[in-house]
Amino acid sequence: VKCILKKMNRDYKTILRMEPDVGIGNGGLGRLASCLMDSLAMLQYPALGYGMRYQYGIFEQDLWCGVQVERPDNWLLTQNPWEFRRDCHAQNVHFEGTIIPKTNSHGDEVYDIADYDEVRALPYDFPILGYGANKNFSVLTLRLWSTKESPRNFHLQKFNAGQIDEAGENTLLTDVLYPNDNHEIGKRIRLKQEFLLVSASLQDIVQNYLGASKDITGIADKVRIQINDTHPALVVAELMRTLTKDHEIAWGKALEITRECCSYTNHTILKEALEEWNEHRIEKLLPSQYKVLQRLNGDLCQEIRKRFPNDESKLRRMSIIEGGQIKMAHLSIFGSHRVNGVAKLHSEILKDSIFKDFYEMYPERFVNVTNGVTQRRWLLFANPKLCAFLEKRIGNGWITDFSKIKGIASYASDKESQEEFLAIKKENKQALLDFLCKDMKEKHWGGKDLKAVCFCDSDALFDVQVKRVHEYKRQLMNALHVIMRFQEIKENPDANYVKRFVLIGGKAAPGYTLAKNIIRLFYCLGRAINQDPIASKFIKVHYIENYNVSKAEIIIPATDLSEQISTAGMEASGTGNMKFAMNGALTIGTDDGANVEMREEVTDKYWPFLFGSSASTNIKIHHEKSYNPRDIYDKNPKIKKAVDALQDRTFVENDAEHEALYSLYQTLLENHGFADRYFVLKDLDDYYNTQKKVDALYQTPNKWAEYAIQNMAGMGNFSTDHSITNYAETIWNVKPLPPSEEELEAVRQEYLENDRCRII
Ligand code: 8GP
Repeated sequence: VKCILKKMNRDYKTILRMEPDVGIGNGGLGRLASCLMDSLAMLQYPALGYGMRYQYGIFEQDLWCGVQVERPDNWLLTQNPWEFRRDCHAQNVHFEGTIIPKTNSHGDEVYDIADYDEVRALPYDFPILGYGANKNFSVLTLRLWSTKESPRNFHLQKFNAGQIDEAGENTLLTDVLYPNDNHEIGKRIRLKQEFLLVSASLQDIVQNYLGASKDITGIADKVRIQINDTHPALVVAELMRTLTKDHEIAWGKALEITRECCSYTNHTILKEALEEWNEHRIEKLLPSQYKVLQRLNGDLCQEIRKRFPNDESKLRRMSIIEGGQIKMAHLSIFGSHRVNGVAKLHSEILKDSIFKDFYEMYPERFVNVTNGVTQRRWLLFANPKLCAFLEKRIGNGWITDFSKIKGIASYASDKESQEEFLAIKKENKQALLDFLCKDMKEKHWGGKDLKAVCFCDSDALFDVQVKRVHEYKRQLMNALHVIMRFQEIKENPDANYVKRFVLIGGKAAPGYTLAKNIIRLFYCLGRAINQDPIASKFIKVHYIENYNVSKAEIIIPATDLSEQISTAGMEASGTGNMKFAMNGALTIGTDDGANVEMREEVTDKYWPFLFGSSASTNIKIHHEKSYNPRDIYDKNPKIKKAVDALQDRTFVENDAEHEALYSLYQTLLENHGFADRYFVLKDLDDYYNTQKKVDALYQTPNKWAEYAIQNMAGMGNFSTDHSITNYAETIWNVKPLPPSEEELEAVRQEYLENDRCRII
């Protein structure tokens, strides 16, 4: 294909880039799932992924003078050749209705349901090709449900009666992805989406199983369901309902089977992200599942009473249903045989704090599986020049066995390798600048923003923070460091500074005003700094609009310094951190999430930019309520000056901007007992000093290259291949199962029948 395109004077990569991103997730959680699918396929595990075919995925971000404006992501506008609608696998999902109690053959109360609302879910299959040089590769399916195309989902009678919103509710059910990252809002349609995913997928799983075996009681020998955060947690209740009612299995046995099948991955400890549903909402929408939830809660309470008699407060803390709310994490833990966090530190925090009571009761359930990323997308595809560098030295084995990347360590102190590495980095930086220039020209026809990008040069240190915007990720701390640097240059313009290009990118949830104000702050900083004749010689600031996977593939290979600066204890793992390091960036970071394990692998010697207070200290201070950011502000003049710039109109041009920046000032200092919740000022001084160390090392390029190569070499454990092997061994107890020639041929034929590209 590459050859033919070349003859036609077309560029293969440019054409690939025309394809829109599949933006059916918000941030790290969804992107991880994608990497896990790639590894499952490459390693030839018999797996299937389920999700939703949102008509509109994560919104596109426009910045209008620094203000985030959301546009719908119309990724299905032109035909999508990679999906295949499989009507024969459609499922019906039932909502609402009246319950009619009866008993199963074991005397358990089960429920028929009358007058329900039926929604038809149609699956669209996406083939996930496992990487393989030989013919014997694997193809897995990502099955995404949609309610859009089924005419029966539209309630014509309601429409004719003037109830227009209700008429279209089910047709529109899978239309839009809720755009919150690490934040739940408890909306009814969201609950409907979640149950649609659960019910349709579970029916699919059970049908699949019964197609091969007649005995439903053996399902736990063949099926594993990984509850990927609590969004599909209702699967516990629905599997119990199916087993006890449809298959006449006794309640106790059903619970055993459910637990053996299910396990749960937690991806965050943030309170506002832990899902809870209003009891009445569930009762109305899912009446028979609600009955199951009540009984599960009863079972759990009984168990707690037996183990910890007379501990009513423990009972309240651990209940699935409490205070009119249903706690999805508690349901997931109770219905699973394993619960895992996504990095060592995170898994420990689960045991010590948010799930402490459950850990005391079920210690054997709690394990850790550290996240990874797929080196096939994030190195092989995204960074061909660095791959050639690797191939010359250590061959290609790392593509399917990433532990081999450690071989590159022996070249870290080799001068020729260092220079080649630096040359590649420079080319990637130039490619990023070219891309940003083009991107901005197309959007802003060479407005004043453009100058900043086009006149930056590839010798500058590229300092990058790209991720969803959230207070705990502390983009605000990054901004304050930029301000400190700017003020320093202004005070002492004749000193020599390392040239920096500070790039930030990421979307804010549409309703998250504070996060939007942080974006606006960067815009204001860029406008002032990039036009300042003195400061702009040494520092430029640019907010990358609409950060997404495609942009990440260009940005990450061009990065020198990766900013992983979350408040220690708050970022469950992070996965961007791994992508940067395997592309030869050094990390400036706190000891948070997977940073800790990355540092251990790379060793402290080559991880020189660790800073900030530890997770345990942060947790302690949080509990003691002893933190007072104003002390720091009062005692440290440099910090005071930077923070004051948020309120003294240094960077703003109008009242709206002033208001936005002032609100950030207030969160740092004035928020009635909650000032600076994420300890920005606490870590700022250390961060600032560590940034000085960054400058120093960057001035000796060969040494920098040596460190960067050592960082790449330390990334062997951070492939999702490694994570999947851990899931398979410690949680699922399954082995790879390469497809037979006949199976592959059958899949090939099935796809060919639907192929709209006419590939023969
Ligand atoms: C994210 C974590 O924030 C990130 O550290 C981690 O790398 C990633 O999951 C993959 O494990 N968590 C979420 O996005 C998250 O918990 N979101 C849902 C609760 C809404």
